[in-house]
Amino acid sequence: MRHIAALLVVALLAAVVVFFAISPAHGWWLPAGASSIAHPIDALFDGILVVIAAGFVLVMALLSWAVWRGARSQPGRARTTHGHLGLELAWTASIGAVLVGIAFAQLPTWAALRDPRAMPEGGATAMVVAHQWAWRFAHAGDDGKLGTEDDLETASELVVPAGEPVLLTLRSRDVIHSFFVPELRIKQDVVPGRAISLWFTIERPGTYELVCAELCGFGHYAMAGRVRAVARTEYDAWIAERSRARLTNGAEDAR
Ligand SMILES: [Cu+2]
Repeated sequence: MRHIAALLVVALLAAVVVFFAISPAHGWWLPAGASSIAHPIDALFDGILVVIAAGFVLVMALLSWAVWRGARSQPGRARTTHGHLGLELAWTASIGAVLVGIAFAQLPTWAALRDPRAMPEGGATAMVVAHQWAWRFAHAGDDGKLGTEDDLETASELVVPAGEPVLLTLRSRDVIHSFFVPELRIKQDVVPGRAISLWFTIERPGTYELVCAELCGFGHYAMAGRVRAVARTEYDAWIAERSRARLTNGAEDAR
């Protein structure tokens, strides 16, 4: 019976390893990254996954070996030990070293995403405002600055130029939300009372799904939007058209 238990642990281990190995080829994985920050984020994700996988394989192998060995010995109480200072220090220090290593390894990526001073010249800037339960956006108008007369507001859809840096400032009007665009690998809490900035470049034009990733109340499930990245000419045309519509209060569209 205990031999069967040991074999089941080995089978579980093998099943998990096989599942992870074949997942990317079957599309059971993250969607293809579409932003400048996606590559370093994916590299971190893969690196951490390898570390976790190594730990998992080691623990499961030890567990199945212990169960297998226990099955061969005489039935009765298992021999237990505790209070082995050297062993406890060793596993605490080794796990601590792994965590500290990960913390340092992710620092450059964290800084690259968040430091607006590292942002190249040009590009676009926009404000993201989260509230229960929707996303609103303010795009810098012709003057390229936010918080001025010519800002263009939209609901649910953020429009940005593809291939250029985009600086976002995120605010919340009520509770904590989370701005999550899986294909861009951007997931940032939006905290009331704070203006949080981050920047990235979307490499491929396209429409990317935006969801709220922080349980924020009754309508959380419906708090969706999209990020639309378009070529620079299309972006300029969009800004010009929206500015005209705003100045005429939509009368142009109604005719
Ligand atoms: Cu929310």
